[in-house]
Amino acid sequence: MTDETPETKLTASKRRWAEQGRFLTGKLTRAETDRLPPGQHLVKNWPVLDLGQQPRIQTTEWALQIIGAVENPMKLDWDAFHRLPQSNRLSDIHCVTTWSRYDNRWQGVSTRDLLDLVMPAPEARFVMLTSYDGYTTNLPLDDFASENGILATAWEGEPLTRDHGGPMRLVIPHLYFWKSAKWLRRIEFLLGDQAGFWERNGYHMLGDPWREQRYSGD
Ligand SMILES: Nc1nc2c(c(=O)[nH]1)N[C@H]1C(S)=C(S)[C@@H](COP(=O)(O)O)O[C@H]1N2
Ligand SMILES: [Mo]
Repeated sequence: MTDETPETKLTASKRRWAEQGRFLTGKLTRAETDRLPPGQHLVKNWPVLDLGQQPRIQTTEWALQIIGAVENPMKLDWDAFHRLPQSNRLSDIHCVTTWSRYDNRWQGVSTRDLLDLVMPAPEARFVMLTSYDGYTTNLPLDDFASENGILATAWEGEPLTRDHGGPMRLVIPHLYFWKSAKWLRRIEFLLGDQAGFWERNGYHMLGDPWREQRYSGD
């Protein structure tokens, strides 16, 4: 603004909006654009996505196996899993198919509490997740160990439904949702990275929505 231009009410509010970063996209405030990763849109419902086989696992048959580069490999049944410290997490979902869903309340065992129990070997750098439907996905140990990571048995105070991965699924909210294995049955600790199901089929090895790492090469 030059010295001659009087600051009208309109220019004053425009300047204030610019400072606040409002109306950058014409629709969303700055806070919202910061929260929604590039190329994503918000949904209120919760879509179901998987390979089409939704395994039916009774909690009496369910177990989580921990193998590979860990000091304490183990197999936890449903009761043993529930004797671990239980935590809550509130997080957003970002699916690579471009939908995002805000404010999902999860309950279960935090990945950090699980790591405290099993103690990954100092040279472990990656995890491979295997599910009851045969699905696999890989991610770096540091991402698995993120503060918001949770092995979830409940969503919004209700047991996790079978279509969303019940009785237990992983949730790693800062990566695209294909890394969040539903019907999780095995966590293997690895020294080097290996590709899981979608990663072998062209998806990114890390999958950071903020860097739009959808496909390998992004
Ligand atoms: N076991 C298993 N986990 C899976 C999948 C799958 O096919 N099998 N699909 C992944 C994909 S691509 C997405 S987007 C999310 C979808 O989870 P939702 O159905 O609860 O939305 O689960 C992920 N975890
Ligand atoms: Mo997905």
